[in-house]
Amino acid sequence: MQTLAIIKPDAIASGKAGLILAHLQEAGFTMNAARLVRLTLPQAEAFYGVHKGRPFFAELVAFMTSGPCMPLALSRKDAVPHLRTVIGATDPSEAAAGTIRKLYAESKGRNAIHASDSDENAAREIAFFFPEGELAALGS
Ligand code: IDP
Ligand code: MG
Repeated sequence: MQTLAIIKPDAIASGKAGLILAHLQEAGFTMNAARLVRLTLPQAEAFYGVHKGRPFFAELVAFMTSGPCMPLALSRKDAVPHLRTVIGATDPSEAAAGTIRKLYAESKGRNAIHASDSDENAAREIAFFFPEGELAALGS
């Protein structure tokens, strides 16, 4: 089972990507694909389309286009729910001790990492960043 994580621009800019990757691997995730990309505004709006109309949407897409981010296709048993547990609550002040957001996030908006919230969205989000051929080339 696979899920999509994105190490967000705040964590790339503050040099935490390596620590977050190590955290994910220690949590049992295998990397199937990784990229370092700077999203355009239309790409960020499309990726977060489900949040269009929410009060934080403009802030979210501005943040996600502010610098490079690192999408990762990750696999392990129960990948989607397990990754949600490992990253912690959206707002780091509410995140459990030892979670990635508790350790590395700055705020509810600048919160270090994205994780898919369902198997259906994981499939959509992985396809968004990793065209079928790239994943197939990695044998996943
Ligand atoms: P999630 O990332 O924990 O799944 P969502 O509710 O899906 O949280 O929101 C997507 C992203 O939008 C969050 O990770 C965060 O970056 C941003 N966001 C959500 N709520 C707020 C808010 O109230 N203020 C600012 N940014 C927010
Ligand atoms: Mg979400």
